[in-house]
This record gives sequence, C-alpha cells and structure tokens, in this order.
Amino acid sequence: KFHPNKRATIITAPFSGGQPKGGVELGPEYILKAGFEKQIKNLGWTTTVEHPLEGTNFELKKSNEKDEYGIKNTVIVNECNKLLFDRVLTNANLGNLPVTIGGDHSIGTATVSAMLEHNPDTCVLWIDAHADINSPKITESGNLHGCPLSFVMGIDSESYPPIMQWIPQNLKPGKIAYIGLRDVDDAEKKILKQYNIPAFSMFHIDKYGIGKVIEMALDKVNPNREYPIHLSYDVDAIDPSFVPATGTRVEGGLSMREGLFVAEAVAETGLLGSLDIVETNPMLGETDAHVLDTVGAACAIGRCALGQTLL
Ligand code: 6HN
Ligand code: MN
Ligand code: MN
Ligand code: MN
Repeated sequence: KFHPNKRATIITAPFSGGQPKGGVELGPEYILKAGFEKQIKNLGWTTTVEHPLEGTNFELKKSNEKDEYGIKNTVIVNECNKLLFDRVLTNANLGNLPVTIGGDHSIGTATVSAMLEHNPDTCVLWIDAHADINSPKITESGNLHGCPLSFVMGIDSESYPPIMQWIPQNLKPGKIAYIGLRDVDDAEKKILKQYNIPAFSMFHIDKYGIGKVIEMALDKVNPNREYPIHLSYDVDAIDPSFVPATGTRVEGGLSMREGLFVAEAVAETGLLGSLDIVETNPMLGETDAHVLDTVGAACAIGRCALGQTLL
C-alpha cells in the first residue's frame, strides 16, 4: 500500500485558460467552502492546502484567439502547468498524496507528467466523457483542456510551441486507460487506435458493468496491481443530470453510483498515488441546486478515492 501515513496535500488550481468559459476557476473555492478538507481529515488523513497559482493573474490574460500553433492561451496554460508541476512533484517526493483541484483539465499536463517523473511506473486512469488527446496539429477547438495527454505522450510533438518543450513526454501508451468516454473527436479516435490505448466507453460500461470495466482497465495498465495509480477525474464523466455545472456536458454518462464506484475501486487497490478533480464550474449551474449537486459530487469523488467507503 502507498501512503500508509495518510498525508494528503490539496493543491488548488483555480484556472480556466484551457477552455473559453468563465467560472471553472472558482471550482477549488467552492469545493473547499463545501468542507472538502475537513471531510478528508475525517477519513484519517493529515491535510495541507497549497495555492500555487496565488499571485498570478492568468484569468485576466485569457483570449479566445488561436495562435500560430492553432491553440489558445498557450502562454498562461504553460505557466500554470509549470507552477503545478513543481508542487505535485515536490509533494509526491515528500510522500504526500497530491490532490489537485481544478480548474479545467489542461492542468492534467502537469499532474500526469509530475507523477511519472516522481515514479516512472505510475499508470493513469483518465475518467472523462472526452479523450483529451488532441494535439496542436489536430485540435479543432484549439482549447488546451482537450490536449493534455498528447503533450505528456509526445504525440505530434513537431506541432508544439517551443515554450512547452520543458514538459516531460513520459507517459507511454500502455500506461493509460480511459473510462466513461462518449464524445471523442475523429482525429482522437485515430490516435487511440494507432497507439492502442485501452478506452472503455459508456458502451462498454453498459455492456460489462462498471465493476468489470475497472478490472479490465487495471488489467491493461497495472496487471499485477503493483504500480501507483494517478486518477484524473473529469466530473463530466458523470451524467449531466447529476453533475450539471460543468463546461462540456455530454448526455448518457455514468450514474452517480458508477461514478463514485470508480473512485472506490481505486481506493480498494491501495494504489492511489495522486488524484485530480477537474472541470467543476459553479457559474454554469442554472440553479443553486445544480451547483450544490456538482460541488457535492466533486467532494464525494475525493472522499471515495481517499477511502471513505472502505469498511
Ligand atoms: N475536457 N474534444 C473537445 C476539444 O475541444 O478538444 C472537447 C474537450 C473537452 C475537454 O472536458 O476536459
Ligand atoms: Mn509515491
Ligand atoms: Mn477532461
Ligand atoms: Mn471532459
């Protein structure tokens, strides 16, 4: 088991520059106000909260223009990821469990590459409606929250801006599996095939059941259940009827229980090495209840991943 000392560092990433909508930068504030740190403490963890983006003004520098590389907000996304990379890696090296609270999913560039830098055996479970594996070359939207995995895998690396060359391209295709996919761009589908990346869509979840799907995903990336798991959880994996306040909603998602089961199943392995909870956008709820549901789901994902429901 990793983390027998149960020390977690909550790293806030109030950042929205990976996509055009405002509000996702408020995710960490809402999640903390909902009592997330206390909830984790109640599970027996010693907690610290870090705010590495404090003092930056990335949000004021957002634009909706694509640059010469075909992507938006390259400079702020890159700077944000540098700051997060340092905190995730430092905490992991100290033996703390990094729990990074977003913010949009562009921060996955930092969290994944930092965890692989910390331990090259790390495997990644990417829980999402989307594959987030566009490259600057193939992205249609130019939104970098759709691209973090290409950067850490070095896919189409000739299309990257030079300022992103610091990013370690340390994720191998055999070390990542997806769960929850249902809105994957055509060019991304080609990449998943070309690199033979295990991808469990909603179709597979209905066909086999979520329990079997997790087992199959872990069999692919962690067959002997020996490597640390980086769980990168985009709340839009869960159906918008339960998690409405998020920027890229796609119908037909995980039920609330299926969504929490994924986190519980990772907790059960004892192999959780780090966790991201991203894409909570409190400004996109049509009602207060929508916001409460979404923030509540984000907190519940964190509690389940950190062992709440293990008896
Ligand atoms: N997310 N594939 C679309 C794009 O713009 O590249 C959607 C990406 C969504 C990203 O939800 O983290
Ligand atoms: Mn470790
Ligand atoms: Mn995502
Ligand atoms: Mn998504």
